[in-house]
Amino acid sequence: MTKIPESQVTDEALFLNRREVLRLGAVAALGAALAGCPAADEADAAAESGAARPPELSGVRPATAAYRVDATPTDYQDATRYNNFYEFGTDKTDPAENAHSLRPSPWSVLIDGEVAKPGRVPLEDILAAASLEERIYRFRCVEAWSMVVPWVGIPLSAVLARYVPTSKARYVAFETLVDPEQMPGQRRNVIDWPYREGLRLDEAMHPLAFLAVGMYGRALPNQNGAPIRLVVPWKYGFKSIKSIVRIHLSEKQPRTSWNDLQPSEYGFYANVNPEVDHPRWSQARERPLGGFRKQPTLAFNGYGKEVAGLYAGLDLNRNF
Ligand SMILES: Nc1nc2c(c(=O)[nH]1)N[C@H]1C(S)=C(S)[C@@H](COP(=O)(O)O)O[C@H]1N2
Ligand SMILES: [Mo]
Repeated sequence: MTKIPESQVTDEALFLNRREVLRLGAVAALGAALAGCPAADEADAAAESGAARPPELSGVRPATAAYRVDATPTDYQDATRYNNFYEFGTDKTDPAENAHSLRPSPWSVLIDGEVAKPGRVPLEDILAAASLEERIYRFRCVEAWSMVVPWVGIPLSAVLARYVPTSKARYVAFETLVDPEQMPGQRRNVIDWPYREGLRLDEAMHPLAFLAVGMYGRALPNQNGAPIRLVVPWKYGFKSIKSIVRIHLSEKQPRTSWNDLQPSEYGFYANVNPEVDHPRWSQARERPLGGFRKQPTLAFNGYGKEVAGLYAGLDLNRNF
């Protein structure tokens, strides 16, 4: 993958203050971000534009060539105002409108099941597993829209290793917060809450699997899964579960929400595959957010060189 100019990544000059903020600790900045106390000038700007942007994260390592896709990132507005987050409603604009009621701080994640060191872990401690870095990834929703996002976070593998999977661990399950008071969409039973997702342990340990706490140099907006969400760039977007409160390692394949809802349409693997159509639409092409022209969908969303080996010997037409 080749480098792209920084200017294409940061259409709103989000990184201009990087040098200024580098002296602050990344975790301290995230703490401030999660506490919802943007700087006064940012609060003023937000009031004028009618939408608050989370504070910038500091000390983020820029994406290296291996983790930086050769494509122009989607506009911030498109990535943060056209969302799937059924906990806040099922329309694309519901999450941006309703997610202000989510309180992303304080936050903790229960890590349990087949691990030697289980526990309820404050978010700050989870982030101690690695330093924050940027990953510029393609992201492909099963609904055939796509985007390119500069995420900020840490490798999932670093977090899992810290809690030491046992020899029985074969899968990793994730759960989103359940709290209808913070997540008004949970007053309806569109999903059997909590939203659940899962990976095979070897998929979860793959260096591309990422836990994001930010995007575009800033803490995650609530509608994008604050304070911590999964990003699995070679799989359909529904695998990238938001606002995670539990990581459970298991011997058996876990339940996952979309597979529960409609197993004939949404498999456990959900690897992006232009050759296996959704029963109700083609997966051959996709619409980039903010664009008009459709583009071809790539096998494994363009990450085949890295991940195809995980599926050697598996029939991906059956294990869709
Ligand atoms: N908890 C939870 N996580 C979720 C969803 C959801 O409804 N609830 N939607 C998924 C789907 S279908 C997609 S495409 C992505 C969308 O992420 P984005 O809003 O950041 O683009 O989140 C995924 N993670
Ligand atoms: Mo999706």
